[in-house]
Amino acid sequence: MAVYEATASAPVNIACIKYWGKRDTKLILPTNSSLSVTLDQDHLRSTTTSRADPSFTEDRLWLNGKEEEIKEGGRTATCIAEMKRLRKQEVEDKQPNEPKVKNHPHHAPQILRSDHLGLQLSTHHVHIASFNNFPTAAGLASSASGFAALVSSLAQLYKLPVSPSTLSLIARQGSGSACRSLFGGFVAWEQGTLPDGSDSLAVEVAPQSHWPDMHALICVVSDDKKGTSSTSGMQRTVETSPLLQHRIKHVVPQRMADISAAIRARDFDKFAEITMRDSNQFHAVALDTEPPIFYMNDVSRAIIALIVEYNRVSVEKGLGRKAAYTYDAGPNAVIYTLKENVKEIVELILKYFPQREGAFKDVFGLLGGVDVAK
Ligand code: 2P0
Repeated sequence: MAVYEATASAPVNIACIKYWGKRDTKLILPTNSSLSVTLDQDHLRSTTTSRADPSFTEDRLWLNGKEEEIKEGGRTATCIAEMKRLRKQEVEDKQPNEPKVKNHPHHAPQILRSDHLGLQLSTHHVHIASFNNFPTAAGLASSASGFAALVSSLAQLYKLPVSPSTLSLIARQGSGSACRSLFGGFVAWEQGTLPDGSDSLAVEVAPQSHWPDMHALICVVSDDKKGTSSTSGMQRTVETSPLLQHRIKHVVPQRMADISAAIRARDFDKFAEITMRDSNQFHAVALDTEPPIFYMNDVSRAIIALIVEYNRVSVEKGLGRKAAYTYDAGPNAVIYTLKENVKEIVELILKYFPQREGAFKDVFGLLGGVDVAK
């Protein structure tokens, strides 16, 4: 008997311009555009297998070996339903003569199925198993790689010839930042303006090959589960922070344009300046939320001080900034730097935080996007 199964994996992405705030919580439409780098590293990935079978009686999901409920109308259910809808549409689109059949009852019968399972496959229930090879909910964006891998595995299962941007529209409804993990390299999530969200999607700014020397170091300060989830934290920010309104209108649009230009020009100094400023402002709007949200801790702030000093010396020598820190909804630092500085920075961090040796991961080569296991 044929088995309908596909596996795909997707890496984590780390934002330089942060997504924080939704204008539509159901469709997951953001209050500002964002931009990230997709990490290409075996250590930070979700790998997901989807299987469709006529004997399955319901859709089911396992995360790291533990079954999770698929809540009706929830994010996972929405992504699965959207992928089934695309499959149905794809099969129907392959039947260009179908309307003729309907309009002309005497017309010869048409072959209505592109493969023997055709529409049927989209009506089967699916079982989905996903594994992360890194701590979940520790500010390392597991939902981003998770939903990107889920949507990619279903696209593969349903043999959908769709672009990563189209898939990003669906991954976005699983978790906003997931839409950016459909591409490797440098990726923008354009916020869009349409109420149905059809223009709120991920686009490639530049592939990894454009700037292969760009590296990211992940300093795992803590892999505890974070205190305030991104989803609830950002909504509280939308409801209470006047600074967020300023950020949305007057800061992010210019930064998106400037950082895209810096990436195209491989201008690390500018890239670093914007990345650090945007991390700072994201944490400022978290602090401006009522009640305030703190994601960084004393170690996070000490790493900032170290990078600031490192850059000061470099700028003084006329070399420009050589490193950029950025922090998400947790205390862990991500440091972007060029390949030539990786060794120096690792040594510096280990000198000042020797107790953290072993908790410090080096993430090489930011290629990535989704690669599909055969
Ligand atoms: C980002 N973060 O741009 C920002 C920076 C955290 C800080 O995207 O509610 O987990 O699932 O859409 O995608 C975290 O938000 O939130 C996030 P939902 P998500 O990477």
